[in-house]
Amino acid sequence: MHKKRVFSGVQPTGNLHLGNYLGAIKNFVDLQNKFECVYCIVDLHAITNKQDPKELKSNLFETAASFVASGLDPEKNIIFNQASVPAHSELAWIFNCVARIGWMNRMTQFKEKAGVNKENASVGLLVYPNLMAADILIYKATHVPVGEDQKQHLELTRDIAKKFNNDFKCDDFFPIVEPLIPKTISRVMSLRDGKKKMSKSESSDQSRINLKDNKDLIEQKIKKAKTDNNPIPSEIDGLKNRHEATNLISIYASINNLEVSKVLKEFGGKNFSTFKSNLSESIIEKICPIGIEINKLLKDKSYLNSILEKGVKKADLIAKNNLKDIYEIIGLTKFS
Ligand code: AQP
Repeated sequence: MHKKRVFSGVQPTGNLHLGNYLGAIKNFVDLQNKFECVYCIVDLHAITNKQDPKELKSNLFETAASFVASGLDPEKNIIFNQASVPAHSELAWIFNCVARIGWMNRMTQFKEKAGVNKENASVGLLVYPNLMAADILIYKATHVPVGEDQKQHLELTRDIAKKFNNDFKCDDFFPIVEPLIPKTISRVMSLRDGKKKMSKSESSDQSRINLKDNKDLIEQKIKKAKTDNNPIPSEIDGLKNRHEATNLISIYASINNLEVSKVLKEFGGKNFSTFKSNLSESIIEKICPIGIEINKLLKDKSYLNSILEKGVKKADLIAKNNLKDIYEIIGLTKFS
């Protein structure tokens, strides 16, 4: 039996958005009172795509501030950055030797992010899931809160843990992790295209609500958000093949902690303009205080530094101890 421990990560690749919040961070906050939680800013994942060094540095603080402003208590949780704990990369190399090439080739995120010119994608982007498995398993985490887009990577993490335990005959050494994916909205979609996920790297800022957007910007983005010409249905069946409508209704449900069916009972038969003003109000109420707090925290770099330094110390201690056991199991010798 493994001690219950939560691990999750967010890339410092820009301003966090409503998808990151509803898909992951809201869940992080709920879990902090139930489990020991390790929340990592995964900067080594970020460099699988080209990053501006100056922006990468400032995005680290931006992400740390977003965690705290969203309600993560730095005293309760381990908050740190991946590049400061070398055991992540060391275990990732070991997992490069455990995972099979065929497993990597099946990963849909690689196919999406590499685009048409796959030969030109970084090797890091291809083996990204092995580093993600290392992030989780170096802490022997048992539960991982993520958006639905990360489900396939977590299945791979389970496969790697099983193969390692089996290959090295160390039954149950690595836990078989459980994904914790939000039920109401597992994937927040773009406001401009209900078939594409809301994303930091999407070029149009109109496609997402950023945690730092102000009231006017949120109102304007929701007003312009794509919908269809039909009224809101009263039953879930009426949302079939209506991607944009489903997305907006689900965002409203998730942000207000309601079931989608309850939202449809309230708004069924009404048009989207009435619904959109309610949706804006709910988003503004939840997101604007977070944005204000992020800006406040960003002015206090020494506080953010102290959170990260403390987090690194705690994370490094757990990771180093586990890595020692892993080297022993494999038969690797580390002189110090
Ligand atoms: N649209 C989304 N809906 C639900 N959950 C989402 N997540 C991201 N986008 C959505 C969840 O947020 C956590 C952190 O994600 P990430 O920043 O590490 O990487 P990502 O999934 O690649 O997010 P982005 O915004 O699309 O970043 P870029 O554009 O830089 O690649 C994860 O738990 C993820 O599931």
